[in-house]
Amino acid sequence: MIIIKKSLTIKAYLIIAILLLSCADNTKKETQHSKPDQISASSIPDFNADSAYYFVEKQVSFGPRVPNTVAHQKCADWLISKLTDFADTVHVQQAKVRAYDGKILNISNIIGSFNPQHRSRIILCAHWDSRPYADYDPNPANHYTPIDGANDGASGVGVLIEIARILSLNNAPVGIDIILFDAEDYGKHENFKGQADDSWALGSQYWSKNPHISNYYAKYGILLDMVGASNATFKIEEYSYYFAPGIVRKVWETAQRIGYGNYFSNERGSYILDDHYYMNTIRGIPTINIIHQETRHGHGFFKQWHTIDDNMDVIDKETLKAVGQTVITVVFENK
Ligand code: AHN
Ligand code: ZN
Repeated sequence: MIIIKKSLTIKAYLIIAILLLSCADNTKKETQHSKPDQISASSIPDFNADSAYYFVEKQVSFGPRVPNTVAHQKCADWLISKLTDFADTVHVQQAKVRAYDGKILNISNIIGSFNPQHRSRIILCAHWDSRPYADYDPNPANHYTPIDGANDGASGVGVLIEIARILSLNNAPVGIDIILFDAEDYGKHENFKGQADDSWALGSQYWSKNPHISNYYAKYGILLDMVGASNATFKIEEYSYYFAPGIVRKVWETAQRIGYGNYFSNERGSYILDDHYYMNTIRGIPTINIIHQETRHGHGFFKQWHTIDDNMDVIDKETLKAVGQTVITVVFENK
């Protein structure tokens, strides 16, 4: 495990900047006669979708982020450098895990912590790897081609890197751990698939058994998966509602209140085996999954899921904004 802590000089510089900003902010509050204890809408930071889009594009630019490849390592280095810029502490959890096909994968779960001393914590997470095969591509010739995973992988991480940038400029009222899980998408190839199995979410399974801090706990977690396609529909995912109904309600109500009810539908979706399943069942942290579900496609996800067309053309800034602004609002209201 590698742990990177912010140097004192950078920290001191940040504290001075924050003090100056909060002074300016206080004067504004006085002239507006707002109650000091109440969180006004203006105290919720603005999520920048252009910035998030750029972070998605950057990940995709390395090529498919398949474990044991150069592109995967280069992307890891970039993610670590961004979280080192923005977070108070960065943990890089390196491990070897065995894939369903017997391959040993060198994986890295990358964790950026904000307010690391705070006892009350929230996890925001996504997977950063991309699938080694387009086994749902309409063309069978592509069924062993690795994918860009612009939506399936990079979108959630792009939103989280933008949230990290926001958290570096605005102190949240709670501790936050941004966890980027590896090897979520190395699950069984469609040709070998039978019943539900543990071949997916290898990074989060490892972390749930070996958290970056012993006895680590958080009051809840929010997983983002496929959060970038146009007109995405985030139906209520069933494991989320089973393990963390209160968090589902809070997040969906927040989205609807701030104007994103067209994305956050109250329709019930299906049970999806994803990183949050292991965070709930192994680690015992109530965690929800914001995931694009569409029943009209046989597989139940967005049209280009696990095809070579899951590229930047799929990504829509408005969807990134709907998800990012909702999560930022939930975090800063901290109800
Ligand atoms: C299964 O298909 C078993 N789980 C979907 C989880 C997933 C794949 N998320 C992204 N890619
Ligand atoms: Zn996938």
